Amino acid sequence: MSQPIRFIDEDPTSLSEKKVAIISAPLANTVSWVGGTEHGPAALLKASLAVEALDDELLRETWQVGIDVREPLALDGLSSEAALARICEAVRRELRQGRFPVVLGGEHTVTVAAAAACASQFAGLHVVQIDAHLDMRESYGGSSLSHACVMRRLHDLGLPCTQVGIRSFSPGELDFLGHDRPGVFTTERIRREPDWVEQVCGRINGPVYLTLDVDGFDPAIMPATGTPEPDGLSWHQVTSLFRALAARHRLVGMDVVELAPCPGAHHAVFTAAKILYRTLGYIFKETPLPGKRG
Ligand SMILES: [Mn+2]
Repeated sequence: MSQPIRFIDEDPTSLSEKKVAIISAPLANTVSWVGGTEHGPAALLKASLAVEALDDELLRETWQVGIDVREPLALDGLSSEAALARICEAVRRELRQGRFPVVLGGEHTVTVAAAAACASQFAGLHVVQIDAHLDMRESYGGSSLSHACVMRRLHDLGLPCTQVGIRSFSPGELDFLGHDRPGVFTTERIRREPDWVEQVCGRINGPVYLTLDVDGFDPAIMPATGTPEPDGLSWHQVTSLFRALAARHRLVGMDVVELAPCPGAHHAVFTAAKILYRTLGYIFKETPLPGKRG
């Protein structure tokens, strides 16, 4: 490949240690409506080259923790099962080397593999999901590995989860979750309960896997996704949650999924790149950086 693939337009090759590995998983086997999520990882990485290397909130050049970008996983023509096996192995490889894995989707199904890999390494893993959708269906469109079933599959694995930004679900999903649903933070509940960030953080014991379905954001700032639901989360709400989560809990892996670049919405892919950079900044806030530059 002639052009080096990188995240943020700085050259990390001189850094002695790399703490983060970005794995592109352009899976798009079970798209329900508008497609294009297989182009998400490349678009996010490309947009990241326009994100300022100095984080404007943290006043740190987080790229200096060392962020490696792997060659995209070859998932074309694979069944969902085979694709998930490949993603799981790629994430385990990074974990074995002590790196923080970031998986870029692709459809939300990739989370099943990435969270399972993290759960095998970190006991008591809790999954925090940002999403418009519960994704708790038993099956959808004839597939139990549909993007609409991802959180149900994690439930099958016994992983506790907290779901934030929810505003779209089926009767069966509500029945499954029962009447109280303390782990479901709909956007309506978030408006009603100003201490929602505290509540989310207070539910968690143990390490955290963070899955960010970009449709959790409001479609005004994030139109580049297959099912853009109105009344979504703001930049401020998402960063408030991630800042608190990273301060209070140990994040051990994350993904950004369901980004589907569309013409005229370059702000959306930029937002996806910037939220990833900001989140890595929160996670590695206390990590010493090799040096300050002018
Ligand atoms: Mn979703």
